[in-house]
Amino acid sequence: NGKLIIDGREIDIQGEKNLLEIIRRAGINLPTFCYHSELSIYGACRLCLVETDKMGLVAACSTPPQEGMVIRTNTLRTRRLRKMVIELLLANHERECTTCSRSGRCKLQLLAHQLGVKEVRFGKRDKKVPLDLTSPSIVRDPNKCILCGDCVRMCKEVQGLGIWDFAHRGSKTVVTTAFDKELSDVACVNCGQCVSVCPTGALTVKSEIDKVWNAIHDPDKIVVAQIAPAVRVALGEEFGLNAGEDVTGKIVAGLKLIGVGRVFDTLFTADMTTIEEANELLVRLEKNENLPIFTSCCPAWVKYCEQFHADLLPNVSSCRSPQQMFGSVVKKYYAKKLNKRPEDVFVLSIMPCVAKKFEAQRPEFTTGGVPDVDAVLTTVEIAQMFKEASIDFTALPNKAFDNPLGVGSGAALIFGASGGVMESVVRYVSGLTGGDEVGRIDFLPVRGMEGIKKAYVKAGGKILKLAVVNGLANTEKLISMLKSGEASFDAIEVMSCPGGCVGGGGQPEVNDTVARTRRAGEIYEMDRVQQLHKPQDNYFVVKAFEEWFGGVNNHETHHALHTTYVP
Ligand code: HC0
Ligand code: SF4
Repeated sequence: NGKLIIDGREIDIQGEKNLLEIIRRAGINLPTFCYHSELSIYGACRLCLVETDKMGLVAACSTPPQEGMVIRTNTLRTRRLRKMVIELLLANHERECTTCSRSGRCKLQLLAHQLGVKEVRFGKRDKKVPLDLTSPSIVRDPNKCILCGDCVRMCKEVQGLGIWDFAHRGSKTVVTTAFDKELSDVACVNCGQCVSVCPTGALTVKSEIDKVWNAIHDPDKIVVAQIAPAVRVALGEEFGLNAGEDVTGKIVAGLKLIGVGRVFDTLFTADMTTIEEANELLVRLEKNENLPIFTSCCPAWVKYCEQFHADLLPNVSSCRSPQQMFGSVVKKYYAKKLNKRPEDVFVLSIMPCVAKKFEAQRPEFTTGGVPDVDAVLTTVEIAQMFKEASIDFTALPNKAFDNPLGVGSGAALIFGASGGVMESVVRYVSGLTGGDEVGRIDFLPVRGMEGIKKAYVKAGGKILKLAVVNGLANTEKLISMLKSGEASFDAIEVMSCPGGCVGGGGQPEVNDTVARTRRAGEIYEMDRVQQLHKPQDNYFVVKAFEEWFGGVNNHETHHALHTTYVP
């Protein structure tokens, strides 16, 4: 492997593929816009320029390390050039920083400050280009694009979609959709992964914060919130805590403080989802039809399937996602308890996901024009609300969820990590059929960040073949294996975001493998100490099935908890 010299210090090469990784390990945090360790190397932003003895000036991200190389990161030339790069970008960038939704977390803003850029010597950009506000999940502001191409590579390489690409040449270059169409008019599935990597305000989450404040301040309305599994292990990051710190109790306390009437848990309806979906699977196995079953809780995956694999729609579970089951049961059943009309109960979802905004707006999830879920805020947006309310989040006491929709099993909690839905189904089915394992079930083969995971489980005298996939490029790979006959399964869990919901497009930055692994790790740790292990351990859910529906997987549950797909 060898050694090289960085700024006069001898550093080991530890198998890194490029200089940038070694330089960063050596404690020099070279800035970049276009480098992401999980995407291909583009080498275009030129911020990581360093001087080398043999090759002169090179971009560290695209230069492989060589034994004996002498590198200087901090010369007159590299510092001047870095500043110049920022100045040129700023010259062509809308500079209304104070009101930009990215202010304070924009990489361009941060680097301009960090590198000491005090003036922009070059011309100003021409006219302002209109924003694209047509997507339910994402806002595109071309005036703030710096052409780093991070969104292009993310959408192409991780999601296999290629919604974004470069168009035109030279100074006319832009990043846009095919034929410059609006986002609502292309195959974007609203996963938000491009937003996650955008360094500026060019791609941002469509905010619903004001709508939620209005509902909170409306004396006729009561706001009923649900918190998704993956939010509680990530929100703390917005307030300087480590990725993966469990802040469930603080979120509940914060929501109460800002005026949310009831704070419930998506875990409640995640348990309902497992029970309905597992029963659906058992029926399909018995009839040997529509197998493999695909999970249906990820709205980006559902849209992907509708657009590209409509022939597989009969295989997708007809269960609504936990978010939508929650909206449905609150408006149909819980509103009565509150003596309220459904339209006066404002259901607020707090999700790690931006596609959930799209899901909540689907017409099939409205009743008489009233949506089941009124607004979806991402982890970052709810943190923003706490900031707007001047709440000292880390100092908040821990509060418990309200009852009865605030109780969930460990099996529901692990939905937030890739493999969790499948493990939950395994726990349910094994417990139900008195399979091999009737105690606690830690189904390790489906855990972890790997893109495609396969597992077998013995249940009811049969051996079931299971697959778990995250990321849509991986999903496409699995589907082609399925269609070519190269592989066969009984059940498949699909989550569109890398690592599952913990890596959702609405999660705090940095949203990389390290952060996702920490968040998932804490979820499994919380599950380990949770008394309610399987969905059927959730007494409140079992009772709700009896009281509201008179059983499971029947006509009643199909009305309230399921949906239909129209190819
Ligand atoms: Fe997920 Fe969900 S687990 S999609 O990943 O199924 O967003 O966290 O809330 O609905 O429960 C996201 C996370 C949810 C839903 C649940 C599922
Ligand atoms: Fe691609 Fe997802 Fe971004 Fe849509 S939201 S453009 S699918 S990365």
